[in-house]
Amino acid sequence: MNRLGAATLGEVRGAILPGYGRDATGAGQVHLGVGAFMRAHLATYTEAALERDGGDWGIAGVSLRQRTVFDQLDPQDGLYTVRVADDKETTHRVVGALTSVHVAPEDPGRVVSLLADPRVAIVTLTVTEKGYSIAPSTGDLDLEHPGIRADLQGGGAPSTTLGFLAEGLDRRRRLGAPPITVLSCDNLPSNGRRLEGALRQFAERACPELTAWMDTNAAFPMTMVDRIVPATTEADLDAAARTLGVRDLALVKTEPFTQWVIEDRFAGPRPAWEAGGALFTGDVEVWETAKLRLLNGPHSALAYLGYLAGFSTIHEVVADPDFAAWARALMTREIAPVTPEPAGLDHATYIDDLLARFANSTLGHRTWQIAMDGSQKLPQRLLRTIRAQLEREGPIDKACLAVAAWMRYALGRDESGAAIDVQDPLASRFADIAAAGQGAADIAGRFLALKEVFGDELPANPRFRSAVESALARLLENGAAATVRDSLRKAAST
Ligand code: CS2
Repeated sequence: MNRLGAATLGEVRGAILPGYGRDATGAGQVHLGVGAFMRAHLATYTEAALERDGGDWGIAGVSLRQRTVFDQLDPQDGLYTVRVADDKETTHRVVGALTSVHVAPEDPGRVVSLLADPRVAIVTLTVTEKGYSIAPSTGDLDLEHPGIRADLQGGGAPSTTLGFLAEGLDRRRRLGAPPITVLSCDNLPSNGRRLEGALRQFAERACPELTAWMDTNAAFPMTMVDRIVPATTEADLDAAARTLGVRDLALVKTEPFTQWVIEDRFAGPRPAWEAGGALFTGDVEVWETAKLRLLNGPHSALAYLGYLAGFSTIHEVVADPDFAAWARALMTREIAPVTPEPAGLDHATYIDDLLARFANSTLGHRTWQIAMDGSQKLPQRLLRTIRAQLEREGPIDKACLAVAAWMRYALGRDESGAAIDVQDPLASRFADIAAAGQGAADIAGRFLALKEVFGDELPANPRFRSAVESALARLLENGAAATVRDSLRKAAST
């Protein structure tokens, strides 16, 4: 079977194809982190803008670490398919917006040139939480990060996101290139503000002239991005090949739902992303907070508890009525009361919709995938909710059970004693805790001492401490399934 590419586009069956002239499309957008999420989310908005208005909004995609994505996309001339499915319908669309793909470690100079290119007006980023090299509890630049230390020392090519941005923007400054908008599309609180803050902290040390240039030449709008995009499997590729009649090694799969809310604060031109349904607003933070707390918080909670209970995908977890009811109770009793309701988003409907999205059985979203990088995710997903509830002396038990489930998971052994492949920047610290910890209170105490996750104040709160300790004790003693059912019964009786 032929591989998808410009020359085989005519052979594709059963998919919508790009309707604009790809060859004449220049790259006005650079994207850092060409993972599955970007391909199923923001590239589809750029695609819609190209379809509607044309223009030089092709995307030069950059992989910051590996060449896997390059090997998938480059032989396909940047073309790939987005498979959108729920339990009722499946559709396919070939996206043409990616005009080139680059591997930063192999050609860092090219990446800096792209960022400095005067024709580039937008840089978008999906580099995951850890890609920003900031302490999750404070948002400050992590000066101990080995990559940041090396990039600050200079003398070689950059390797971190911030190192590349600083060098690229500094070259723009020296060239007198036009202003640029840098758009963080990761699940961080106040993502644009955090990115700008960390980049300024970096620039103050590496190239101080850049900070003044940034005042008038760079904008960092905040964004809320939402679409569930699990890792593609071989089985997905095989199934799509049968439909499409060509083989696509860069295919991504996703759900029908998609949302992008963007702070309307650009330094220069931008693609007409509203053509794909993007919402431009003055206040993104309310959207972002609602999404991080109500979607990502329960997502992580279900991932840890579900994994421990032996479920490999999220839809299997919520197919268990007790887990689904527990997640709903976490959302309605603990999260919603301390979460803003953006205009047009009603909590009750949002919660119903989220649980229906989690139940989409076509996604095969692995609990293990969502469980990754918990140390980077917990603060914005669960700890902020807990802090807000502590302030009003409200309920915290379920959110604390989720925190304890993360600890239980991070210990690295499942309930049958098998090893868990714990992926996290702090994984070696977790292994130390697992080796030294004795009993629930001691283990919880050691995790709570991770300042980059919990900060100083929260672990000192006795209500929080004891809720986490007792939840961890129950998980260790009775297992996740029994603990969830028990927590649910308590909710019913209060
Ligand atoms: C998930 C998110 O992997 C995870 O941590 O919670 O990627 C989630 O699927 C997206 O944020 C949905 O928009």
